[in-house]
Amino acid sequence: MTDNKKKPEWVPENASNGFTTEIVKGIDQNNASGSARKFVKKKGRTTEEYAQGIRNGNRTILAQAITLVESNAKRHEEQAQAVINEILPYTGNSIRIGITGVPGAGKSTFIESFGSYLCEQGHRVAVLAVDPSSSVTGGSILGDKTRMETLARNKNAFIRPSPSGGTLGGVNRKTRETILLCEAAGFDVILVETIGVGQSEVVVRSMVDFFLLLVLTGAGDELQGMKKGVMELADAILINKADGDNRQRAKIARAEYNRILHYLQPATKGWSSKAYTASALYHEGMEEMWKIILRFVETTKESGAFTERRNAQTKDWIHAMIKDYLETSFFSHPSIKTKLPTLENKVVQGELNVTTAVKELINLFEA
Ligand SMILES: Nc1nc2c(ncn2[C@@H]2O[C@H](COP(=O)(O)OP(=O)(O)OP(=O)(O)O)[C@@H](O)[C@H]2O)c(=O)[nH]1
Ligand SMILES: [Mg+2]
Repeated sequence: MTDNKKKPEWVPENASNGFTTEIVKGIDQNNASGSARKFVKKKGRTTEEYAQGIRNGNRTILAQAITLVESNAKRHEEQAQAVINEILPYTGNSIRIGITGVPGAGKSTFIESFGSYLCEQGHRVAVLAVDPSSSVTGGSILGDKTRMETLARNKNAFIRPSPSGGTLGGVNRKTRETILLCEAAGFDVILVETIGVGQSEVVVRSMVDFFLLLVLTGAGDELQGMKKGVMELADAILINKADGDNRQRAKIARAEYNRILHYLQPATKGWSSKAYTASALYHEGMEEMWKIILRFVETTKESGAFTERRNAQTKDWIHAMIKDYLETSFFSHPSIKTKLPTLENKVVQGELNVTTAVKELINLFEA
């Protein structure tokens, strides 16, 4: 895929303090934004150091840049944006894959197995997560790092716990920007895991090329409980744990899912989503899955659907960020903060109607 490109030199995780002695190729000045490059952080790395470190495949610097992107502090945000500006010309060259499924479906086990398979094939794999519960639990993929033991130790893999706290919109931005940083660092497959609850699967669908839904057998119950919506987002359904006694049941479930998929709106134009079986635990079905994804990429690139989706995703991102920005500035506005509880109370007490209360608040905000 990116074989004809110059691959970054890999630097061991603990080699960060040797950064200045590394030979790094200069960044293309023509592609760099002049204003962005002037910004230098008072303490720590300069924007240029970040950008070059990332481009050079330095994992420590990549991890620090992601921390910068995840920070909610204003001065970090500015530098994070400057870093992204610098690396932007080197992004986009990966296959972005979203993986969803109910808790226990085997997402982490699948990523461990699939990611290891891809690394064996010479790919560089970054694993990210969008976890709506992470503000409470502190990020479940953290625990996964131990579950993804083999992959975590692979020098061609990079596992990043989910950004914790904040709104789903905030997590959305952070994950998208992290994808860009990973791409600039030479990762050519990005795996984004999310638990299929709430809106997180819609958010992940909006940032990936290929969306995989992991399910279990026991099709009857599961199909009834499963939201049709999430099936409609999937480019493939993988029935996991197709091993031991479960093999036969998995085959039956596969037929059942295929039957349903047949009636659903395709998730991607010109591609018919199908169900497959695998055993993440026993590393079965990984090669088949990868072949399907490659065929998907080939088909959609030929038809133009691939680029179309990426362009639409970028536009959606702009809109999502505007909404997120407006929401944050609204609720952190001093007058709103003071007035909101009073007005809420009045509405609850039946002294004021909702529309009037909201209008009053908007007027305050716009004043
Ligand atoms: N037999 C069998 N067990 C599996 C397979 N894949 C996963 N498991 C087991 O199922 C359990 C849940 O797997 P996880 O990979 O943690 O599932 P998950 O979807 O990441 O779960 P959450 O992170 O809680 O959402 C673990 O005990 C795994 O060992 C498989 O292919 N076959
Ligand atoms: Mg998991």
